[in-house]
Amino acid sequence: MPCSASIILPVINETFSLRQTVDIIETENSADIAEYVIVICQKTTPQSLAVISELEQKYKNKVTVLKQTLPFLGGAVRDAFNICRGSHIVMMASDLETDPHLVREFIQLAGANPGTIVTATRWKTKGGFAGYNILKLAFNWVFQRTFSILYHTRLSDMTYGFRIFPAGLVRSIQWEELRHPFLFETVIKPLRLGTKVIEIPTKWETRKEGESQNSFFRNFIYFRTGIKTLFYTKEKILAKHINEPQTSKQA
Ligand SMILES: Nc1nc2c(ncn2[C@@H]2O[C@H](COP(=O)(O)OP(=O)(O)O)[C@@H](O)[C@H]2O)c(=O)[nH]1
Ligand SMILES: [Mg+2]
Repeated sequence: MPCSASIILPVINETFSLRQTVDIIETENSADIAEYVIVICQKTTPQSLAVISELEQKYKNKVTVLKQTLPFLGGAVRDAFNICRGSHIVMMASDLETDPHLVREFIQLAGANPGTIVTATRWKTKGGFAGYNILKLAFNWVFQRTFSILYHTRLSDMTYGFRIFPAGLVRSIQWEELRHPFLFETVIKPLRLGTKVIEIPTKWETRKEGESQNSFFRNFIYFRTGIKTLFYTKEKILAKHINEPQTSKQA
């Protein structure tokens, strides 16, 4: 099945990392990419905005710049979900902590496996972490093991926000989280609906510019998201109305 992917790129303080992300994806997948939805907010730096203008010039109407209305990272991605026009949606970062070279494999696997989510894992052989805080790493491992048992899944990395979704699935779900736990919500709700999820390994490397918008103590909120969703009915997970993509909501 052919795949036309919408790539969501939230941006706060990335410059060369954003440029490299788009250039690599475009070089390796041009024909399969419907659009790049770059999501900005008041915190997006002037340096990042300059790179975004450059990308708009270079890739013309393949780039849409969306000014988010909902707050934080989850809000940025949720706003983008509503305007994506592709058959599939790629959720990733623009700080190179999500390897743009992996998008090729995402698209190929998504095309070959209709209705499934393809997601990246840092916890399987050939994956890994470079420059990840040791305390965060231990916490992450315990968290992954706990929730793979609770959700009866073999998935090894449910909190890493690097995945490709069928667009229809994304629009059929009632999303709730606004901050980073949204990344976790995007896999546990589909799992509860019975969606198949395929994992592929990737090496994670810490960003070379800017800093994260997440704080260590906020990581504990992920537990609440995971436990709460475990007890939801399918009806509660599904959106009341399925929104079709809106048009021309450009910044
Ligand atoms: N537009 C927008 N982008 C965000 C926001 N928070 C994070 N990002 C971007 O989303 C990506 C992932 O966020 P990051 O803070 O690096 O999270 P971490 O890697 O999980 O620590 C980065 O490219 C950020 O610049 C936000 O509130 N709005
Ligand atoms: Mg990051």
